[in-house]
Amino acid sequence: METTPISIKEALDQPYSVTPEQASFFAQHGFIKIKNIFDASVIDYMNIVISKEVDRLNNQQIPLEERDTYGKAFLQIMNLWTHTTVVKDIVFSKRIAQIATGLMQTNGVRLYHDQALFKEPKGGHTPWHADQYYWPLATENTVTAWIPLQATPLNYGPLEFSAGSNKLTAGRDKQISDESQAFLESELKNQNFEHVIEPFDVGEISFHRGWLYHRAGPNVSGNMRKVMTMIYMDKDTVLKEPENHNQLADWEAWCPGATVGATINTPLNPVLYEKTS
Ligand SMILES: O=C(O)CCC(=O)C(=O)O
Repeated sequence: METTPISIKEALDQPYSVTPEQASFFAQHGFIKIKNIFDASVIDYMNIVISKEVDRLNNQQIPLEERDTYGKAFLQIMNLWTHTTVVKDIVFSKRIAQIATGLMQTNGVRLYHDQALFKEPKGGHTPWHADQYYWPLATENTVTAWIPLQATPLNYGPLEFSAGSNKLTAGRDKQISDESQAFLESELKNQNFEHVIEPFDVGEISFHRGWLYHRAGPNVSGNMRKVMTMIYMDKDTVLKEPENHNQLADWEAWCPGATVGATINTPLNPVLYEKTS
């Protein structure tokens, strides 16, 4: 069985205290990009381990040009951590979970699920959307860590954010689609939310709230845009009655056995970081 090298495990679990400035930026804008969370050796290692699993688990057979907009946006492989210990060590990184806890200003976080999002060469744009539309969670205190596995210049299609748009309720009934893209493109402009489009350095990670509108451009680089994500929820998150068929599917996939009205505490949703004092 493969094991994580000690130096990598130490880096993954190295403490990181969010500064008051970072927490306040996140509270104001609903997202933050933080540089130098890991050095290049850790990101290169993550790239090798995650790419291997994506290659193994990917079952997309349809040629890119025959897929719909969502299908063209990325290969999407979920809950990789359940397959191998080396991926589990990455997804269970105490360092990233501590940052999520600090940004959410809570006492600890649980895993909702992970997913690898690999935008293929010639892969299309990711439409504007908010993730929380999909989640049967009775809290808005959620965050996704978006971890590029290589430097991600603009031609790779890095994640873009509509700063502060988690305060906008219009469009929250829309799943990711051409319709969400068209509606939000104009609504976010009309409401004057700042559209943040920036490259990512190696070791830079973004964190965005569940209701924050975000998108990505197409990948016109000729290389795969490889990204790993972890979605965290407040550790005391309660399951709510699903409000659409996607939330029902999420309940079955990501927290099977959880009960409406009770804290989500299934084997698939471990607490990944908890403050000690
Ligand atoms: O990677 C992308 O293109 C989209 C990512 C995304 O929507 C997310 O992580 O919530």
